[in-house]
Amino acid sequence: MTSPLTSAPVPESPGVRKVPFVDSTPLLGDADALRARAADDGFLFFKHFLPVAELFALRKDMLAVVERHGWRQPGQDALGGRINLDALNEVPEEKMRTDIGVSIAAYDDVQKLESFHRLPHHPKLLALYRTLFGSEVLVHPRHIGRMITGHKAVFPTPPHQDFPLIQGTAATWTCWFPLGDCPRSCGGLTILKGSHRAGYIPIQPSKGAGGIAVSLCPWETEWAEGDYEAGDIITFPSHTVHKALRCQHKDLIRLSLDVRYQSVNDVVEEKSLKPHCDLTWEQIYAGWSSDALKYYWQRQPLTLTPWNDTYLQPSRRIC
Ligand SMILES: O=C(O)CCC(=O)C(=O)O
Ligand SMILES: [Fe+2]
Repeated sequence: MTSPLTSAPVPESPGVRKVPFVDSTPLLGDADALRARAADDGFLFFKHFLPVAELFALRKDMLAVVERHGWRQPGQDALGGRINLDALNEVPEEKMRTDIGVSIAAYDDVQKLESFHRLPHHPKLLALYRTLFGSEVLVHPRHIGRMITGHKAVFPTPPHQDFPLIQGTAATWTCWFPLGDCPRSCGGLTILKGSHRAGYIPIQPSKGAGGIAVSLCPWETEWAEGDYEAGDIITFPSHTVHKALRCQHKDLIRLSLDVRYQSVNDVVEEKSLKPHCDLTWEQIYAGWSSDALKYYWQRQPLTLTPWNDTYLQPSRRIC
């Protein structure tokens, strides 16, 4: 893979204390130790967790979509993420998925990829969450594939909790991982350490994926961040505050997945079982070679819980 990444400095924000990620790999298999660290920090980071060959296979499939839509620079191998931002900027805002980074049509093409829906079921991921939950795992089929670009209508993901966007149980865990190296200068995910203890935090509307930002109190400054390498994952329950760093490279696309896991014994909101786009599951499944992962959640004993709009209503936070 050609790597045009440099370690361009990421601008400092005032009042931010940066702490490095701690690799939790030595705790794998020890449910009590993993839960204790997650209870302290609000997240777990694992270095080189996913096999790079499988990540790169999906990266290649997603970049092939970018290429078909005419935004990939020529003269790079199948894993190179250099794009033609001027060409992408010709896509008008109303045809964009600004929460994703590319057009609605391109994201639909990614959602149709079998490889995109298969990777979140990797046995290592299932084993991790089985250990954490002490039960069978529901993998939400609503996977999100970020294809973050410098398109003029795309903004870095603001600080938010996933809970108001996903609902169901607050013990839903997000797993975020880049599909390739993602140093801080490429706009990786960063986590507000210990923020899960605050419970639900009031929101304000904001630019960037999700469209909401939490109001932070002056002492909430300890951000865990690091340079991700291919295979690294970070995972956290849905009250943990997180945001993306701003990408410093205008001509690179940042490919990453965010996937959700929960215990089958906890409640789930119905939207989590729907595609993350306007296609139907039938349309998504049309070109797949295997039936094994089609409608798999319908074979699990799930309890649904209703959507609650009040979580998405802006309100003031008293610090
Ligand atoms: O990748 C991003 O910019 C946002 C990801 C995110 O918010 C998540 O994984 O929950
Ligand atoms: Fe999020």
